[in-house]
Amino acid sequence: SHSLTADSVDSEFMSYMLHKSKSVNKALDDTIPLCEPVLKIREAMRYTLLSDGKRVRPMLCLAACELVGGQESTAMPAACAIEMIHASSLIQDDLPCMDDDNLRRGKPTNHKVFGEDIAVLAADALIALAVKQTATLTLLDVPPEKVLRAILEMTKAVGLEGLVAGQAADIAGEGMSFEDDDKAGLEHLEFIHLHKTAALLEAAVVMGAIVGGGSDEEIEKLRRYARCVGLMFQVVDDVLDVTKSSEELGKTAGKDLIAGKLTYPRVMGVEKSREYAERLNKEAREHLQVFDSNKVAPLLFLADYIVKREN
Ligand code: GRG
Repeated sequence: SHSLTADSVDSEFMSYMLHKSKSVNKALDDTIPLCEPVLKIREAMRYTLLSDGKRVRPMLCLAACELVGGQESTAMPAACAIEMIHASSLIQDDLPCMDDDNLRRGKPTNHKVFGEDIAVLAADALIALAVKQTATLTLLDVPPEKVLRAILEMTKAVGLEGLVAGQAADIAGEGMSFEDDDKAGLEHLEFIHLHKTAALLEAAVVMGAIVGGGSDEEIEKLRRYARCVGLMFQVVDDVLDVTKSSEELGKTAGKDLIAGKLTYPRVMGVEKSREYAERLNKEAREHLQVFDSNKVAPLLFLADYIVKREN
């Protein structure tokens, strides 16, 4: 279901992405050897980390590094670290005490296969491994102050300024009722998505730019690009959720509208949400204008891919 085959996306870029996601998968595979001790935890970590995702965050990290003149190999540990954080968040999000989901990426969720106890430990260990992985950048001759900055960016995206804050706001908002076109609703929604989704995409891009040796100005431009892309990612996700579930139901209203979950289509309608995503894509591109136009192609394509994706 995660095949990279949107017709609308350039075929040269598709092979670029396939090539990149293969290198990422190879690198991820090497980070957790399947051996004793604690074999079961390793299996559980690998189960989610290596399952079939789009690898959008690692690809953004590698592309940002290369844009500022760094090598792919330098950004790879950071790219893997970001995917570990992502995998950890997916395991936690699916737990019975959170969204209580049985399926993820077309397979049974981590706790369904390994049990809740092992799933929680696997999620914990993935966060620790992500920090360790980023710290190993010092072994690749990345200056310690850059490694420290990268770790700072990543940990910000996990805790009170990132995933945890976003998820907590999401939980807090569950019982709230919002009118259509409600300003408070839109602000609440924006807070959730900036933290639950955009923060990690931003960290991915910024970490790539830092370890690749980007200047402060370059890093900040890329940060702005990433914020737009992160928000856009979620707007598209919400639209897909509604359009997919309405196809499944054969109705005009999707499951989120029925369930009352706060989404962009709910607050602004499907058409306006699509327009908003396009506007964010345009703004994302504008932030890249300072860079060499030949070198920005991968990041422009990635943004297009996110806006046009069908899963
Ligand atoms: C401490 C790491 C940590 C998390 C605790 C559970 C939690 C807080 C946050 C949940 C965050 C979450 C699941 C956000 C949704 C992010 C999102 C858009 C997921 C889908 O991403 P894709 O489409 O998925 O990139 P694939 O499967 O392609 O990787």
